[in-house]
Amino acid sequence: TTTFTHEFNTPVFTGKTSFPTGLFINGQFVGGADGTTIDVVNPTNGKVVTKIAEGTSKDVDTAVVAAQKAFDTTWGLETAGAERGKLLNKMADLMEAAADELAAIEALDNGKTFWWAKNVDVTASIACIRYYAGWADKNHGQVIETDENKLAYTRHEPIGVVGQIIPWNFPLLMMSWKLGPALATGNCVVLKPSEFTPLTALRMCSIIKETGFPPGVVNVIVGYGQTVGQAISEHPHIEKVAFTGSTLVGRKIMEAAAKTNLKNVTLELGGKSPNIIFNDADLDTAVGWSVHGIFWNHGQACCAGSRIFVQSGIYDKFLAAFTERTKALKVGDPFAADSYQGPQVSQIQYDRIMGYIESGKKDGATVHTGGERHGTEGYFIQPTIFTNTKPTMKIVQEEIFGPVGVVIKFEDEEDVIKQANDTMYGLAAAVFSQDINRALRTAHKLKAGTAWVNCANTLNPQVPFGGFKQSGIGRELGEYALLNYTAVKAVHVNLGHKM
Ligand code: TXE
Repeated sequence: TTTFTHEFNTPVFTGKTSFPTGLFINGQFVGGADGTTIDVVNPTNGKVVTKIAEGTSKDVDTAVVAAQKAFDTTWGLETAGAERGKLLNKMADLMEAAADELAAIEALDNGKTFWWAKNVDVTASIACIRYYAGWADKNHGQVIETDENKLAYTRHEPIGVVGQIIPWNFPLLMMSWKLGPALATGNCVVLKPSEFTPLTALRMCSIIKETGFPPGVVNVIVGYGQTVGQAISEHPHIEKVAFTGSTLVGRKIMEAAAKTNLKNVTLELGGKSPNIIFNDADLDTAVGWSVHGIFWNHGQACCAGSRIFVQSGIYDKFLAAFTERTKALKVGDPFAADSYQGPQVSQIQYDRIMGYIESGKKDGATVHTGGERHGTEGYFIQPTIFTNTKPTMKIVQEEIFGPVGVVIKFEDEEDVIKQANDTMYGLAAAVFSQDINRALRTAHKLKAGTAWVNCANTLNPQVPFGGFKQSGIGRELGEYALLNYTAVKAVHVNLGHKM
């Protein structure tokens, strides 16, 4: 396989990266079975950065065999939890040592700024791996009282070979959310990164190798959704699949699982999260978090607060301050020290988002600020706010996944809760109020897996994350995520009953 070498000579990072660009199977970097490649594009200028090996369903088969062998011989029940935890901590140490390099690769490949990549993606990835390292020797079953002639207990056993399919908006972080709980509980993994953003995953493979995980414990197959993703979802020897991505593809994965071996499925899908600001909110707090809520990561966050409901008494003041903060966001080169927002990830996403902006204009909403391309090359879009929308408009109903928010005026609490819940999604919601009763009452009534009070888009590895309704199935992060990767076995031991 070939090697990707890149010199970064930027205002925020100077250094070099070099790693193999093959598939990572059984602890080795190899070419894809068909010998084809995928172009990796820099979203800042649309130019090809490098070519990497493309995986196929044959490569998935090879990886599953390697993973199964590792599970049966060196991992799974063969390695004590404490040892697995030690390896995860070592991996986190190596990630820490490569933190700047990982952030630079992420910024190059995804377009997010180096600053955010380093301070959120890389930092939170390391925290996540360390958090699950801690769980590796603490995942106990229960002893269950029945009667004196019986001992009954449960074991939390690893599932076996698990498939993981991740998106392009947080490539390294999603890899960490997936690997952490799967490896801590003793599973072997076949992971597919997004074809748009494979580079940090490949750099991670060299870290995984250096860490000393037995070969086959982690396998990474870069490839397209319809080929590699589909092969993972259908594979008869993959017992579980975890997916983060669009609701459309989530449905396909569940269908493929149902039609084949009924593998367990967890899904983390899209959202159209409400962000509710009551008259009694602290204006500064509400404005700052609302900006972060919708514009962080260029709006490419499944939990982005894209529907901003503002009560009539604070509406004008909020809109003025929110607009001012939005206009001040600096869009530009991810490696410039003062950039807040880089390009969208790809031409496809750029076109999609611009399509939504056009539909908003056509449907008669007001472009309060933004609404155009930024610059002349790359996939940059101005931070955009729409007002004067109607509930039926596409920009109010559908996930835009870009720097586009709609601000909607409301009158009373009951009505805003109804509007906020009027969506097929239920991933997250935020409430701003200084009245604790109102804030919690509202938080409890919103149909969402995460409810933020006086903040937005903030997560911790200890706290579960996932969706109600069509935003997903299952929870990632926290102790809850261990359930996704363990099978409970009940053991009954007879201490004297005779038949
Ligand atoms: O997602 P896909 P796309 C939403 C967001 C975005 C839209 C489309 O609204 O605008 O989805 O993005 C793999 N079997 N989110 O099309 O296709 C694919 O290769 C198995 C929300 O890029 O869902 C990639 O690895 N896998 C979201 C992964 O699915 C398949 C993050 C996600 O890509 C597959 C991303 C198939 N048939 C997009 N087809 C979030 N929840 O954060 C594709 N894939």
